[in-house]
Amino acid sequence: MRGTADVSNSKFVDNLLDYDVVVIGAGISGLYQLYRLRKAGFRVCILERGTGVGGTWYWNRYPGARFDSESYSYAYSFSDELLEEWDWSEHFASQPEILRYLEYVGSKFDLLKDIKFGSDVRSATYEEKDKHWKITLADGMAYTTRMLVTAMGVLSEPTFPNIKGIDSFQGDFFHTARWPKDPVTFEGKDVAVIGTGASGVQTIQEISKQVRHLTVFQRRPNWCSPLNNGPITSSEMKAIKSDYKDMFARCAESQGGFIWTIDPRGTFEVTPEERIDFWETLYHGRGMNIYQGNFRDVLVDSRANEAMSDFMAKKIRTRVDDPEIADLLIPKDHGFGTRRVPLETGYYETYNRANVDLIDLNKTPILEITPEGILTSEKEHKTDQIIYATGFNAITGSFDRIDIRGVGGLTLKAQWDRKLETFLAVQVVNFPNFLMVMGPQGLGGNHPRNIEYNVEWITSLLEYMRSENLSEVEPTSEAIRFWSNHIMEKSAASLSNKVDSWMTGVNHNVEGKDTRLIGARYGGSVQSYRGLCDSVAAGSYKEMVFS
Ligand code: NA7
Repeated sequence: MRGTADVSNSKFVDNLLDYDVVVIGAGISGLYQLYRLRKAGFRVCILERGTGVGGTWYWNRYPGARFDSESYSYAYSFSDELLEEWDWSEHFASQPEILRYLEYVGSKFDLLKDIKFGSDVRSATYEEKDKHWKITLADGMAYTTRMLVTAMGVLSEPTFPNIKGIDSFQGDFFHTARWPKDPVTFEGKDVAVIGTGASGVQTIQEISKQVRHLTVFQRRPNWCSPLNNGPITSSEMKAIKSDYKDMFARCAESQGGFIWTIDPRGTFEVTPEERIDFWETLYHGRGMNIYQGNFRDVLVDSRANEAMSDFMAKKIRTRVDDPEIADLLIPKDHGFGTRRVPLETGYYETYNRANVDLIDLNKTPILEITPEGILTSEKEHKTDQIIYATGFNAITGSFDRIDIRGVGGLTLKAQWDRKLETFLAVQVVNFPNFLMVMGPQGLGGNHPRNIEYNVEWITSLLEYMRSENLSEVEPTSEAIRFWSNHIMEKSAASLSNKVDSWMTGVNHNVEGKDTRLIGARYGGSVQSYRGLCDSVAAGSYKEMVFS
């Protein structure tokens, strides 16, 4: 490891600066980045807006929030001791358990002492002459650092809908991603939920059992599939622990980093009976197997995708009593898996309950929020509470809110508004000494697996700079062009790139984000992404300019 060498004379290190590295965000990415950099001997701290660790799992405390991926595959893999010590109680852990886990990680590795909570970063300016960043918080505090690493998450800036009157509502209203820490009571309450993405689905199925009446306002339905969650017995947990090594190896070999691998068969290469049998097995299996472990052509070939969508539509019709409601819940504008598939537990049966109504916003759009409820083109729906499950300014939103200025005072937002470009989703031209964990144009899929990889790669780059006496790094324009072309190539086949969703960078509630961004995320496999990143490191980072 390069970090063990005597580095006190390296030009990378400047003791007049507050830190060698400042990381923004104490979620899964930031915690591991802090752990790795500290271990490598860097002076590092995290600036975190919240009052605790957890990131996504700190903010998204809404009822029913939980993993949609198997708990054991969606946590850290870096520490055998941690893997051995931690027992998951369910195949898909709920938010309180996940937050407990991340708090445990924070204290086990003594990370809290290097995290400044309540630090709302407002600006980051690159001081070209001295090759360092100056970071300023909302409260006026400022820090200087050689390197700035963002670990801000792909989905961290919630968006409310563009509807007039939101603040005029007299009852309580919440966004799923800014849920209060104090418990919210639903008993005896009339509640409205706007939004039917993954967060809306988890919320709706959970609170429908508690509220007096629930009205769901749906613009576009999604293809939801059963989570098939269940408790993990102690013998199961023992077996999971003994399989960890192999399981993480399987994740590294799969397309998306999940425990599921795509079936090599084509949809129409099997008999109709075999096809339906396979889909029935997937439908009754756990989690994302139906999304990530389906026939190889389901997410790339329209005819295969249509057949799969028909199968799912039939399931919805079987589970929902009222055929008109069932029809409203069947997506017509996109095929199965072309937007993120929400995983559900009794979601469709929720609409068989007498206390639940579904409003089709395509027929009766919302005109405004009133002091007493929601006014559609049909009538005013009076309600005690409104829950906005209306999603995020995804991918670039967490960067847009900070005034990040690189060479020549240019803002990152202005540069990305012109064209979203990165190198390996980690670096940006004109922004030296700026690195991103899970940045735009990066892998989706199993985030913790990809986070660990990104963090290791970034740590190695910084060790290289320190040992080679380098104080500045920036990607070349050729490298950026290469990555843009590569992203286009890798995205071309996927049907999801033809559909509006947060994954293609679309959010109609945010100005300038209403057109699909081809190449907002990396469309290739985990192996192809890692292969390229590894080859850049192995070639001594020739795609970058150092000084
Ligand atoms: P999503 O998946 O972006 O879903 C947001 C939902 O909110 C979606 O149903 C939207 O309808 C709806 N929405 C947004 N704005 C409006 C307005 N103005 N009027 C009515 N409905 C609206 O966010 P989630 O939080 O559910 O999930 C994000 C990811 O987190 C998820 O994919 C997982 O990876 C974890 P639309 O579909 O745009 O018609």
